[in-house]
Amino acid sequence: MKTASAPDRRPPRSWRNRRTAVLAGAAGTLVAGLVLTMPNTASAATTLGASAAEQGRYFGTAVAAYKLSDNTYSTILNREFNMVTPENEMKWDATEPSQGQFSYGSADQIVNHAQSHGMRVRGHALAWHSQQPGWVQSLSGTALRNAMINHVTQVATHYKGKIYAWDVVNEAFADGSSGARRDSNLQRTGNDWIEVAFRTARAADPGAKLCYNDYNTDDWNQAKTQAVYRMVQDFKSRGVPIDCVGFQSHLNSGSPYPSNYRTTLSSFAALGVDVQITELDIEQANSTWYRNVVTDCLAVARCNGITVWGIRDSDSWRASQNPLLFDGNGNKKAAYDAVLAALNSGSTPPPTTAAPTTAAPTTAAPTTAAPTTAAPTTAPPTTTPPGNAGCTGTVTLNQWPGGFVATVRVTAGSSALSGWTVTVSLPSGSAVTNTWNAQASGSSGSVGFTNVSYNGSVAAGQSTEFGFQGTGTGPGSVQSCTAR
Ligand code: 9MR
Repeated sequence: MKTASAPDRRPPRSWRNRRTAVLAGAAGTLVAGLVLTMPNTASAATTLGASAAEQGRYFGTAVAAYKLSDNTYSTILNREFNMVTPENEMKWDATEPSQGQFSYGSADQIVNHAQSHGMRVRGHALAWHSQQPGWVQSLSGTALRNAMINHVTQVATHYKGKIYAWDVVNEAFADGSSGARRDSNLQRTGNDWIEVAFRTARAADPGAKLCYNDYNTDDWNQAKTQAVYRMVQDFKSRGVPIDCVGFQSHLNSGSPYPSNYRTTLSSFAALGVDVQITELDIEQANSTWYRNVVTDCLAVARCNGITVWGIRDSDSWRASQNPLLFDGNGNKKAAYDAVLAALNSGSTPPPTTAAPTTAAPTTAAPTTAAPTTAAPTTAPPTTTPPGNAGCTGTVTLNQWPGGFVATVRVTAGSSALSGWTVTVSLPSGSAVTNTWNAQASGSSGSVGFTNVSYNGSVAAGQSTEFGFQGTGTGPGSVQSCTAR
């Protein structure tokens, strides 16, 4: 059984062997201390997790809560892996089966198991077009946007401090050559839904790495890979809080291991994000492809680790392809040996980024940012326009114990607006943590929200919407709306 150690703090074997160099520049006294107490003759690690840790990486697997009582399953899990991803238990349908009713039983079981066995947890997945509960599927527009924000806030807050990395948004791009976003109910709430999800997750759990996760993004030449790359580049340039990109890497004859896989990983890493292989499985467990994936990850300093999507072939979502490292009886397959050997032969420099367990967000979450394309923020007024030349604001509040999301509709009076400022008064102890489609001044007490570049012009009688999220209690109404 594994002990509760912090695997990533152990220096890579290759690094340990460079004792003199490390000691000479002994900036990290903890590291130097570890090196001094370690034997000079390193022997090859005998489990995936231990071997990955020697390379400053993790090795993880998807876990199903109901299988933890299976002795063969948990024996392999506890022996081999130091990162777990709940396979289905943290998805929206599992965690919020009815609106506002959260259910964490199975996911908690996995998190508790991981923590008591010295493993860390990748959270999967906060916002995704699939595995939505029925009530979400029937929502659209602002109601869906608010439900998503509330969901991300609630789930990320529940697991605050326990998640190494969150798949904040999963599979938001279309397959094929379009390079477009995938059509989905979430996408139809406005192109900025992804960045809103990331900002919301950052506000809820500032210590977790925040990842975008997708499949068919392994081949650098694919339009989908390029589209995700451009999104990450855009997010980094605008300060949207993104820390990592997950490559699912479900490989098979239709989606083979691409010879430019390492280029893909290193190109994303060069944008200033970590990369992680998040759902690896390979048709018939092709040992060469498994070895290549491991070697490529080890060659990229910001590749934090590898997660396989299940333990035994019989645990796989594609069981008929026998794509995993253990057979149905829990025996190691040839691909297991290939992976372990590749890990053991790795000789990578210590990662240049902070150790994942202590990683802090590197960029402050901005309060606003323009969406990459105009979001559908305007809508015809639902009520008769007011008979004044100014503007009015109405608040729709989504409130839960300790937090809220406010959506504010700004409606022009009898004259067009060229700009507007809405003020709200927050009760003492409440604070704005995140704003979209407006620029906030201040965060508590009386807070002003001024239009951003793309929604200041509102025709007479027409409306636009902005929103903000906060802790404490939200405002029931607008204090004032001032037209420019
Ligand atoms: O392995 C998961 C399987 O048990 C579920 O039935 C399926 C439902 O969508 O999701 C599988 O996991 C998926 C993951 O959440 C996202 N990437 C693709 C995975 C395989 O379908």
